[in-house]
Amino acid sequence: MRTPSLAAPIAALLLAGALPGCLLSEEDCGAGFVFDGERCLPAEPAPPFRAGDAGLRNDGAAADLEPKPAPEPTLDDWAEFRIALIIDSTPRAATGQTPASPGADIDAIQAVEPTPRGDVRIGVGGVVLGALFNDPFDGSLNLDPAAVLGEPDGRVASLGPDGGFVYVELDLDRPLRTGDLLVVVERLEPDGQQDGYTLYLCRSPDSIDDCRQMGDGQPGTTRFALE
Ligand SMILES: [Ca+2]
Repeated sequence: MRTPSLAAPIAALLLAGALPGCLLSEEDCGAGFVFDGERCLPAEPAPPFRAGDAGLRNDGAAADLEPKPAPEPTLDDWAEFRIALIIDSTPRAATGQTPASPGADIDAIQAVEPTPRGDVRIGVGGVVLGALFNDPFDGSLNLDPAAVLGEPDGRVASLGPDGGFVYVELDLDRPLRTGDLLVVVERLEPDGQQDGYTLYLCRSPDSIDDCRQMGDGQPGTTRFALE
């Protein structure tokens, strides 16, 4: 006896499952939906979307997202210091070794920014605000304070002992800041091994009461760090 084929009923069921819309009736759409003849649609139009519906803050706190102004940049502690004061400290007795250039022989004062690729020039001595030369043997050849201005050029001012000094405003491309260096170029002499001086950095062009001591210079070139 031949078994009746089930192929046709199964195919009909599969077709019905693949096309559920064809089998829907109004009762199948569920509460709140209606059948428009082809598909189920919401019975009522959706309310307009509001920010509050999504859980967003609507309490004025949005102002918190606005960028806050950056704090005003604070001037570096060194920014107002732009005057170099060099006071000779050469022992008086030693000046007899170099009567034509007694004391420290200052060629130039440079301000530089040290970088991995070398020093970047910031400025040099620009204006002499004051000077005192001591010439114990009346034999000094270097009595022009302007010799300390500008780039090193071999011209020097020999300050002499006993408080000889030069007070120089630097001509700077930008204010000084921590990490910069002041480089004082002193002419090295065979008989001037005791030439010495103390460098100060000052704020006021009118007074030396507001200066910071940078250190003592050695014969030749000395670098002073702004710390
Ligand atoms: Ca010079």
